[in-house]
Amino acid sequence: MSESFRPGEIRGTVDAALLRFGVVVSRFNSFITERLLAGALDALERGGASAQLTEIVRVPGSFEIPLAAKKLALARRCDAVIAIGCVLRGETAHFDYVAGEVARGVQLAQMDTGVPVIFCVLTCDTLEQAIDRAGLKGGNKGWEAGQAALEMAQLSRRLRAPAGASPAARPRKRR
Ligand code: INI
Repeated sequence: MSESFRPGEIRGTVDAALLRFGVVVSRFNSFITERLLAGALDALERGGASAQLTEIVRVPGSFEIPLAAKKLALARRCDAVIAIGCVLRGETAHFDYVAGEVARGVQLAQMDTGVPVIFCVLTCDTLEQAIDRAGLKGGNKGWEAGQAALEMAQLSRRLRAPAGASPAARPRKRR
């Protein structure tokens, strides 16, 4: 490839001005999910999101997350939705059903609506693993989800714009 061949690139930034966010949070294992929520809100705030344009929706458990996320997205109230839950493995097969369905449902919600739904559902074998990922050794997955939401909300707006309006379509300055 020659140096002069430079295709346009469309990227999302992490600047949230005027973007609307929805956060769906499961109450099950709230000791973990509240910490993930705090991490997500911190990332949104640092990215410049407005509290007035951010909505939190609480649901009983992770199994209920996809429907709430889809309804938020369908109502066109958000540029991105963050789905927060925590599924811990027990002694029965329940974990597999809940973990599998929430992952599938979240993916369906974003594919059906075209609104990014960020997957922040921990699926852990132990409470210790979950704690590590909710603000300890493994960082805070909620914060990472907030960053992903900022980027995907921006990117989605750019990808919706007509080609001529896209920054990628603008001619580059010659050096
Ligand atoms: N919901 C969770 O979010 N995490 C779990 O670990 C969990 N377990 O283990 O049962 C859980 N169950 C509740 C489920 O999400 C639904 O709320 C419930 O089945 C009602 O539909």
